[in-house]
Amino acid sequence: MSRLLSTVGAIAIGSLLAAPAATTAWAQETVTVGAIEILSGPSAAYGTAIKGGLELALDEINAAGGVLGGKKIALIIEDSAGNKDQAVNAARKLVGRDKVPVVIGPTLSNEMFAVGPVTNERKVVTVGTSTTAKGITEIGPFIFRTSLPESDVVPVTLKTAKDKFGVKKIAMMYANDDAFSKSGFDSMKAAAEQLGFEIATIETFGSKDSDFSAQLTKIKGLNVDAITISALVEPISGVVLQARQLGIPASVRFIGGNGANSPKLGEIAGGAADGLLVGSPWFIAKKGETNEKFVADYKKRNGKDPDQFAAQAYDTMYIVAKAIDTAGAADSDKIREALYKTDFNGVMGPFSFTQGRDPASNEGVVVLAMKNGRFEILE
Ligand code: LEU
Repeated sequence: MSRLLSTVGAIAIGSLLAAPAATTAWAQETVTVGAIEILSGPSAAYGTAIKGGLELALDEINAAGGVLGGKKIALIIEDSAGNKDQAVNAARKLVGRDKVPVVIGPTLSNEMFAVGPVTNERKVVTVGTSTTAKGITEIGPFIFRTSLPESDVVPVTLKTAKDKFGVKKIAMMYANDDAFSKSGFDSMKAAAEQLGFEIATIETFGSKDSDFSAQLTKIKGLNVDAITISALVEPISGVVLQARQLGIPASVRFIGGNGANSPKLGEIAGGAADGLLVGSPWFIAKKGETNEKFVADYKKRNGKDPDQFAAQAYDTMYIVAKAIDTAGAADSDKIREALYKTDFNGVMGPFSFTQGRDPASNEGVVVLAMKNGRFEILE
């Protein structure tokens, strides 16, 4: 049995195990957790990083003896492709067929606003690791998140832009067809008003657009100090590249929200994104043994550096595993109660939940700037 279990531990990832999990002999020896992430399509970089973080933590947890006195955790990761209908179908499968007590994800707030009502109704604990829009945890009492909402991060970024770079006059851009992008813009606007910025214009676009020349040409004539942008990484990269092509100089900095906090931005936009500012609860060079080990192990396993989404997912897998242990059973109600008692110190720093099931502290937020296509922490 133990040999079989360790084999299972090594491959217990992906939908491979979905069918046998409920019926085979070792099923009693495992606790199956579900996840819904974007593993294909234009936003796959986010979900792939999350998957890498979850799997690394999972392997460590299982190697250290699993949960509930020796049960391994098996993780079934479903691909949503960033599509909310696909995400809902995945949730129905995980809840109905696989009977998971916990769902991690989905990746996007837009997806969570569709999935959350379904899992909450079925009383299945759902833990977003990257959902940053306003109102996520208000979906219901079974919906948690380990990611900081935009409203906790964006004001720090905009204040840094003002204090450090003298930004006063801005243009604002956002994707108007995505819940997170719109919510992030609302937070940016509130922060900009609070800081006394002059808002020269507000321009919108669609997440699938590739031509932003009308908006950018207008902005070019307005002599702004910076352009705020709330969107996912693919359209942000397009906007940034086109801005430079249209002659908006590098001195006009972009200021992003959570969607910009991905190495994918540098991969697509290269130097065109240099100077972009983004707030983040984590950065790769963060000192401390836990983070350094995480970065090294992630890199070894995935052949690339982790990003903020990988880090949040890594901690979340631990937080979920500990809650299962505290609950004493793979029971969603009990895990929900146990999550409230979370007191975890991971790669993101100390973590606990508020009564509203959001992260209790935003103390670790730093501002990163793009340089040569990579993020560096501002000193
Ligand atoms: N924070 C985004 C959202 O809430 C997702 C992230 C992967 C960029 O939709």
